[in-house]
Amino acid sequence: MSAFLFLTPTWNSDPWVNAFRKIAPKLDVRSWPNVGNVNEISYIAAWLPPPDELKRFPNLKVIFSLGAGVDAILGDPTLPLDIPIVRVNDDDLTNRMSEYIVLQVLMHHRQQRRIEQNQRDRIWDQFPQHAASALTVGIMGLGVLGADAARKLLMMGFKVVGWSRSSKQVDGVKSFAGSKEFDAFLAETDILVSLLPATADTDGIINRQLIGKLSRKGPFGAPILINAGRGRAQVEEDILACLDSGELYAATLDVFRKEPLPLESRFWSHPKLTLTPHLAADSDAETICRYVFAQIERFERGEGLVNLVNRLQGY
Ligand code: NDP
Ligand code: OXD
Repeated sequence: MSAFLFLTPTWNSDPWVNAFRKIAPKLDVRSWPNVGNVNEISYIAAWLPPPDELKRFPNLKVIFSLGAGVDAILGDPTLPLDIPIVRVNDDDLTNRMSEYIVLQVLMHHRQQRRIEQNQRDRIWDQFPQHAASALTVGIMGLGVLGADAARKLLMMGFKVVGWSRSSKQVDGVKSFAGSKEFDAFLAETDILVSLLPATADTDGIINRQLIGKLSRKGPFGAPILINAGRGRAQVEEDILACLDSGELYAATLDVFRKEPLPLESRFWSHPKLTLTPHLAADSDAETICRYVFAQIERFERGEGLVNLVNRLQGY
């Protein structure tokens, strides 16, 4: 007997279980912690699984991450070594992330926070505007999400450059790759967007030294940071210090080293910071359940799984 388990301790699993039962009525769908007989579980769909949990299922065949990022799954020290992990690569999630990135880039570019403050203060200030083409957006992590956001920003008229481990071909986007080309990428970037996964290599990459290498030739005279990848990529004291000193003009953060963000964090009240609670790209239950079930069907037909995680790379 083959059973499917949702392992989502921080989410209400009801919408997921209901959606999956509708899509796969013949499958025995369960929800953690009511796992039943562990020997019967063949598939697990997980989001922030507790450490040591995934090792409990001796007949597990595939782990599905319910998000694009897999750092929480790979961070489990007792994760079984030989089980494939599939991550989300889905147009719905990609579109949501691109909406968020375009929204934040435009918000900074058109100085929306200044306009809102002026409205609150009843100030009629027709300050000068500049063209989108005056700004270069640099995307760190030109993967599935980064490439889509890049295309949409290009359509808005921004110049776009991208950085990843390997060189990419995205029409209209200048691609930089690896540590050798990192500084050249940063030197062209007025608005830095991070869509990097959390790995040993990206831990703390957004620090004061990096910020110091960003372009200061743009219309704001100092760079802007947007991080919607993972909080572990940022050194948070450095970002605060750079916002205080003017080394950063402004920032948007959707992700944090500790989530939920502690109440005492200075990020909550910093006047130059726009903060969102890790909601840049939500995973829609029905869409993702269809995606997962299609993969189970492929797998049971003996076809390969797609969007497999490379455990050595960590994403
Ligand atoms: P992909 O795996 O498609 O893209 C990751 C990109 O990062 C790749 O281009 C990869 O390069 C690059 N990369 C990884 N490590 C390095 C490194 N050390 N140096 C340079 N480049 C590197 O992932 P997605 O685009 O689908 O997702 C990206 C991340 O976004 C997720 O891992 C997740 O953390 C985050 N995310 C956040 C959400 C939110 O709501 N805030 C929602 C969804 C995702 P290469 O292609 O050469 O390997
Ligand atoms: C994801 C996320 O990785 O929502 O999909 O953070």
